[in-house]
Formats: sequence, C-alpha cells, structure tokens
Amino acid sequence: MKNKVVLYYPPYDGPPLGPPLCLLSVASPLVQAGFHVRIIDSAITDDPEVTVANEVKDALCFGVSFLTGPMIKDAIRVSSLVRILRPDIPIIFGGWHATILPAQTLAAGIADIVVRGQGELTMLEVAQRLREGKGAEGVRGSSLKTPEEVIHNPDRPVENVNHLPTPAFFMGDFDAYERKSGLRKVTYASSVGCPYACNYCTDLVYYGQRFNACKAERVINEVTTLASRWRLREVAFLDSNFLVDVKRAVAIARGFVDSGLKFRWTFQASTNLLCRMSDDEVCLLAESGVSHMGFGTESASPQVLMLMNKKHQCIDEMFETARKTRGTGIRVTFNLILGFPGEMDSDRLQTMRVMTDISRRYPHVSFSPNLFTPYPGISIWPELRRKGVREPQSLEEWGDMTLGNNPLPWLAGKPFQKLRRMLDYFMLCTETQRQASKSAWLGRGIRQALATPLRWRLQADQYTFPWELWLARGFEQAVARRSLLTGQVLQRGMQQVC
Ligand code: B12
Repeated sequence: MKNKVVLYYPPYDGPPLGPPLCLLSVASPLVQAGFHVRIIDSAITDDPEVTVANEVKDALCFGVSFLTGPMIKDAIRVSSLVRILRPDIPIIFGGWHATILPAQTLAAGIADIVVRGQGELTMLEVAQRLREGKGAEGVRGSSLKTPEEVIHNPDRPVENVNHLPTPAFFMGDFDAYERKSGLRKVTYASSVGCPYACNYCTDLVYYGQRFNACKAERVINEVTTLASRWRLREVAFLDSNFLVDVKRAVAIARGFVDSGLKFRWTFQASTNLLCRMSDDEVCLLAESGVSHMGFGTESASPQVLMLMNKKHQCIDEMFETARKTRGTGIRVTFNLILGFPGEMDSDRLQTMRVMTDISRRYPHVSFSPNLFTPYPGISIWPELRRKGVREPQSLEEWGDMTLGNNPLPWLAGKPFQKLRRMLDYFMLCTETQRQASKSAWLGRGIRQALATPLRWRLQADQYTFPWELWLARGFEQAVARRSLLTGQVLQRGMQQVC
C-alpha cells in the first residue's frame, strides 16, 4: 500500500526564512497518522527537479504550496514534470492563492485537487482516502476536478488552532537553512486571523476577521523547546497581528524571560495595539528577546487610511509606537503602500513628510515602501475594475504578478516616474538620518548636513536635477528595503525601491 506524501515549496525572493511553516503544519497530522512525508524546499535543495523526480517514484500524491506571484510559475513547471513522470498520482495545490481562486487554479489543468484554507485536517482526510483507493469526493475544504466538472466540496470550518498539532519542526534541516541565510532561525505562528478589515489585505477573506490564537502556555512551551533543541538564534512569528490579545503577548514575553533562554524573536502587529501596552510592557518585550517589530502603517494621510478601511490606524499612534520602542533595542519597520486607488499627490507627500519626521526623531525606525499590488480576493476589486485595472484571468497570469510590476492605470508614465524619484529621495534621506544617529560627532555632523537638502526636497516636492541621488549611486549608498516580518534587508540600491 502506497503511503508516501511528497510536499514541495517553490522558490521565493529574498533569504530563506527557515523551513516552510505551511508544509510543516500540513505534514504533522500526516506523520502522526503513519504517512511517510517528504518535504522538498527549493530554497535548500540543489537540484529540486531531480529530487522531486526521485521522490515521486513511489509516492501516493504530490502536494505544492505557493503564494500569488512568481512561485506559481515554478509550481506549474515542477508539477508538470510530476504529471509526466507519474500520471497516475493526484497533484494537490494548497495555500492562499489556490484557496482564493480554486476553480481558476484547477482550470489550469495541472492540479487535480485544491485544499482550501487550513490544510492540516483536510489534507489528512484526502491522503487517507487516497490510501484507501478513493478520491476527494465529499472531503470538506477541498475542490476537485473530474473529467466533466469542477466540484467544490463544502467549506471546512476554521479549526481552533489550540486543537491542531504542533507543526513537524523535527523535519526541518536547520543546518541547511543556516548555510543559506547565515542565521539559525525558524518561523512560528502563535495565531491566525486579524480583527481588522483593511481592504487591500487577504487575511479577512481567509480567516473572516476572527483572531484565533494558541494559549500562551503552549506558545512558551513550543518556542522554548524549539529554541533550545535546535539551538536557534531567532524565531520569526508569522502572526498577522501578534498583539491583538495584549495580555497573551505579555504572558508569552514573561514566559520567555522566565525560561532563561536567550534567543531573538520578531513579530508584526498594528500600532494601535502596541500603544495599548505600557512602557514597562514594551521593555518586557525587549527583555524577552524581541529584536524587531513590523507595522503595516501604510499611509500617513487620514483620507487614504479611510480609503483603505483602516479605521484603527491613526498618525499619532505611529509617533507613539516609535517613541515607546526608542531606546529598547527593538528595531521597527513601518510598511508603506503607495499608489493606492484614490491617493492624491498631496496624500503621498504627506506620508513622505510624516515618515521623514519620524525617521529624524526616531532613527531605530526603518521603512519598507511598496507599490500597491492588487492580490486576488481583496475586497476592493470591484473599484479596481472600474478604475481600469485588468484582473489576471488564469493561474499563469497571476504568476506574472510581482511587487513593482505596476499594473495601475493611474500610475502610468510621468506620475510613476515622479513617485520613484520621490521614493529614492525618501529612502536616501531616512537612511542618511539613521546613519547620522549611529555615527561619532564628526560623522554625525556631516550626515546631518547631507540630510538637510534631502529633507528640503521632500518638503518642497522638488526632484529635478537629482545630483544627490547620482552622488549616492556613485558611492553605492546602502539604501535598504527591509522585510516586514524580520527586518532583514530585502534589497539594496535605490533603483529597486518599488
Ligand atoms: C511567511 C509569509 C511569507 C514568506 C513565506 C516563506 C516561508 N518560508 O515561510 C515569503 C517571504 C515568501 C512571503 C512572500 C510573499 N507574500 Co507572504 N506571507 C507570509 C505570512 C506572514 C505567513 C504565512 C505562513 O507561513 N503562515 C503560517 C502557515 C501555517 O499558514 P499558511 O501558509 O496559510 O498554510 C496553511 C494553509 O494555507 C494550508 N496550506 C498552505 N500550503 C499548502 C499546501 C498544501 C499541499 C496543502 C494541502 C495545504 C496548504 O495549510 C497550511 C496549514 O493550515 C502570510 C500572512 C499570514 N499571517 O499568514 C503572508 C501572506 C501569505 N503573503 C502574502 C503576500 C501578498 C506575499 C507576497 C506575494 C508579497 C509580499 N508583499 O510579501 C510575497 C510573494 C513572494 C514571491 N516572491 O513569490 C499574502 C497572501 C497573498 C496571496 N494571495 O498569496 C499574505 C496572506 C499576507 C496578507 N495578509 O496579505 N510571504
């Protein structure tokens, strides 16, 4: 009886974050039920195609996880190879993209089954049925393709995360990830879901605005066990909004301190929630090892925040978040979305000015500016269509969607050139201010003097004859975009800002 499940993770931009948590989570109940599971992560596999080809020889099925964008292309390529080598085994796609667009994903003719939403229980049931020689008919949370039609089985209710098993961390080859990224780390999710309804975000589509969190004791136990067993230096929490339950967050931090273990950890949250914490509680986070926090601040224009349905976010709390974290040793990244539908030049300028001010006063804050990218399923698609954005019509077309592709009709030509220039100045200015704060007095004076004309540019909205940018490029100024999840450098160089 075939008993082997092969799971594949396609490549993505940037340094690997650690073993793909989605596949470790899917693998865990399978292993418990006696399946032999093999995870192939292209980030640490020298020749992923050859490895996949070898592993599927005796497999029961082949599963792939991917997000919208370039991961799709590789998922299609490798799955097509599996289809040729093993036409008899089902190919199963899971993850955010396939969940949001199951019919279109199956229509590409590559996968036989899509697992929608949380995968642990659905994949287990699918694999058990396959092992018994049956199909996925009737398995809640799955969609399948028959020669005649696509069948969407009923949804599976979101499972309380406390009832799900610990992801199969023992399957991660931490040495291999360390060799690739230079850091011994793991990703971990202590919760899923976010109570807010920002209309550019997919989270509410997946988890329906319900915060679903593991109890603090379980988190403390799992994370400290992981950190000590695998000698990890860093744990990146992938929660959509870690601070929704502030009491839980404080209990976790206290548990880490009490464990006596030393490791760094990072998370993302919203500024209104950090502002609910006392200064002492923020210091406790730092003491427990928090080294970085990412915040989806997105814009400093109240009008744009309204357009984004980001009612919980206000500008004062961005400053307050920066103030509360100053001097704690925690680095902070503010994510920015530029080019949102309805954003005017004046809104964008306001965002740049407020953020430049934050950067001048609080040098521990970095920025990760992104061009608005319309991902599938987000609630403002009707408006985007009205404004002329063309929605990709197939799985392959979604594979072409990358950050910075700029499919936005209102940002074509000159406005886009201007936005890029403005962003180049913004990144150079904030980085120069940051460097100034780290320098000794002479270096600080020089850098502060250099930052003055850059700030003036942004105040006056004047970017002609950009001699400072030419000069900086000449000196290969280190202007870095940082990951919202870990604060790690994503890209260097001003050409790549958006
Ligand atoms: C970590 C992460 C990443 C990492 C993933 C790498 C890694 N090694 O972990 C990286 C850095 C690659 C990444 C990149 C991107 N990401 Co991202 N990312 C996340 C994040 C924060 C956590 C995902 C995660 O691991 N969760 C924990 C696991 C356990 O949950 P899961 O992934 O949902 O997996 C479960 C199910 O989906 C399902 N499942 C998943 N895969 C499979 C496969 C099979 C076979 C089965 C059966 C089931 C299954 O079962 C799992 C267990 O329940 C989410 C937001 C969030 N809080 O979830 C955003 C998120 C997934 N990312 C998102 C986006 C937009 C992106 C980017 C496209 C752009 C960007 N700005 O970051 C890029 C694309 C990169 C590229 N070049 O292709 C969106 C989703 C977009 C989409 N439609 O796919 C999210 C939801 C953020 C958001 N709120 O908008 N991301």
